[in-house]
Amino acid sequence: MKVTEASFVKSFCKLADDGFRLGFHERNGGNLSYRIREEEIAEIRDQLSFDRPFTAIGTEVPTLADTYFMVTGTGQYFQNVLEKPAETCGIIQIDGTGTQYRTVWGFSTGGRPTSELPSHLMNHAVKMAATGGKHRVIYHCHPANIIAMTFVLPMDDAVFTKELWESMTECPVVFPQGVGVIPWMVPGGKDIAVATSEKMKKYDVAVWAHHGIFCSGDTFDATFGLAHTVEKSAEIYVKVRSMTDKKTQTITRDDFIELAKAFGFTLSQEIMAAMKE
Ligand code: 2HA
Ligand code: ZN
Repeated sequence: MKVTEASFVKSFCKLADDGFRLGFHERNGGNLSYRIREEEIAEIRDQLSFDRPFTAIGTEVPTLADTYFMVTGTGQYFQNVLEKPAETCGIIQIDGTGTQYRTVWGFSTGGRPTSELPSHLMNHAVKMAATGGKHRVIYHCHPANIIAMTFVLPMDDAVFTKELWESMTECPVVFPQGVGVIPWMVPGGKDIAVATSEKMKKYDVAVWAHHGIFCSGDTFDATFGLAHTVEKSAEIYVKVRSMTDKKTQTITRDDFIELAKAFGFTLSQEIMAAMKE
């Protein structure tokens, strides 16, 4: 099968295009990665080339040894992914030690994986362990309203979670564990990768102050839907704050408890306890 005909490749490119259309990816902003299933690799194996040298990842991900990822390329624009997948994206193979990777498909004009590769791979390792292998997609984007919130609210997981949950009823249903917040850091290196993966042990969303968000999920739809939901809620928060400093009414802590009962999910006890204070 041609790589571009594989269904995971089509879903990957569609997510990139959906994100671009929503304004989450100015210029070369954002990056996406997918941990490819063995059977999906088997279907395209004859299209892959294994002659390129291995390169250091910049961090260690031993549990991801010998796995394959589809990733967006550094400097590439999400705007172009749907039209030029083999140029803007690539498939990489992790070596047997989890310290190096090589490109086996794509980056056809000589590119390489996203500058956030260490963050993506460390977070794949964390979420793979935390979900028993269910999570396969890591998505980073730059939505305007959630970034705006990081100039106004304290860098506190419970405060961000409370405001996002309150801004739209669906939010506690979509991210009952809440969101983690990371103060401003230099992007692209191991430090931000480590800080993010600490948050992702608990959450499926990490907010990078003055930069964007990092989301994890089992499918492309669920992961994109999560980023979209967080940003929609942030937009409502920004609108409310633009109108007034004080809400006249809101969704209360007791309402969240009722909602969780009605929909049969468990809210983060840590966040609920922090909301009491
Ligand atoms: O430009 O978004 O965080 C790519 C990025 C880096
Ligand atoms: Zn970014």
